[in-house]
Amino acid sequence: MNTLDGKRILVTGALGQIGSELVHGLRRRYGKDLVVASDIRYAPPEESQEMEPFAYVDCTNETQISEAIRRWDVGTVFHLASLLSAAAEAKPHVAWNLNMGGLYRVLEIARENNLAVFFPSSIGAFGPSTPSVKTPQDTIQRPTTIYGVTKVAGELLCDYYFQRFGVDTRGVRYPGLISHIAPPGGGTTDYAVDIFYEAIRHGRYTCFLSAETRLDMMYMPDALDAAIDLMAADADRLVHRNAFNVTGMSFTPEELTSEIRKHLPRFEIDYQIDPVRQAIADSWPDSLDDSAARAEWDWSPRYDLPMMVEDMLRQLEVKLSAGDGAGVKGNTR
Ligand code: AKB
Repeated sequence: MNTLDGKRILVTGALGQIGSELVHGLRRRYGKDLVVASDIRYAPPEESQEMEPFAYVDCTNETQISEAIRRWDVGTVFHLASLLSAAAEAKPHVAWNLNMGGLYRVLEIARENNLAVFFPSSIGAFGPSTPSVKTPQDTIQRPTTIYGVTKVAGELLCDYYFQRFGVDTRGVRYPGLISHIAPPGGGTTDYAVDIFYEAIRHGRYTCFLSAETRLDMMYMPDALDAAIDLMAADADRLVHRNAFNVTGMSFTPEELTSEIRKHLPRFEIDYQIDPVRQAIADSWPDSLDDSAARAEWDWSPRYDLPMMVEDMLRQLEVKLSAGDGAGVKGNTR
C-alpha cells in the first residue's frame, strides 16, 4: 500500500458497519495519524474523539472527495460509502447515485492522483441463475436487485480502471457481516446481528427471513483482515485483483438459533417473513468458493459458526449490561 511512502489512508463511509471497525483495524496496523475517517455525518459526541482525524466527505460530491485527498495527502482509499440491499431497493435512484456515482468519482480521483482503491463487493453481486452452492469465483452474475447491479458494475469498473489506467484497485465480495460493535442498517443479512441483541435483551426474536434460508456469512474480525491483508498483498501474485470471493461460514436462521441455544437454552424464535428481503435472500448464494483468495493472497478466516456465536454473546452481554442494562432480561447463560 502507498502508506509505505508515508501517505495517508482515507476511509469513506467510516461511521457505517464496516467502517467504524476498519478505521480502528487500520490504525492498529499503520498508526492513528495515517488513517483519516470520513462520512456524511459526524460521530456521536462520545465517539468523536476516537474518530479523529475525521473529514466530512459526501461521496456524491467530487469536490469534497478531492479536497480531502489533497488536504490529508492520501495514497489509499477504502471506499465503503454505499446503501445496503434492502435500503437500496427502497430507494433505487439514491442507491445508483451513491453506490455507482460515488465509486466512479473515487476512481476518477484515484486515476488523477495515483491512489490505490479498496472496493467491497458482495454476495449481492450474484443472482438466481448463479450456482448457489460453493459459488465459483468466476461465474454467472445476473443479480435482480439494484444493489447487486451496482456491485457487479462496480467490480467491472474497478477491473477497467486497473487494466486501462493502471489504478491499483482491489476488492472482495463480502457475505453477510456479523459484529457486536456497529449495527448494520438496511441489509438483508441484518437478522444475523439483530438476533443476538434480542436473544440477550428479551430471550426471543422474530425473524424476517424463513427458518431455512441459507446464506453465506462472516464475523467482522475476518472481514477486517480480508480488506487490510488484500491491500497489503504482493500485487504480482494477484490474478483477479477485484471481487475475490471470501467466506467465513454458511447457516440458516434455524441453525443459528440452535447454536445460540447452546448458550441460552430458553431462547425462542418465530418468523414473520418480509417478502422484499426474503426475495433478495433467495436470489443470493448459500455458500461461496473462496479458493482464489486463498491461493492468491493467503486468505484464511479464523471464525466458524460456534466460535462466532460464543464471542458475539460474550461481547454483547458485557456491552448491554454496561451501557444498556435496562434492556437485559436475565436470559443469561
Ligand atoms: C446486505 O445484506 O445488503 C449486505 C450484503 C450481503 O451485502 N450485508
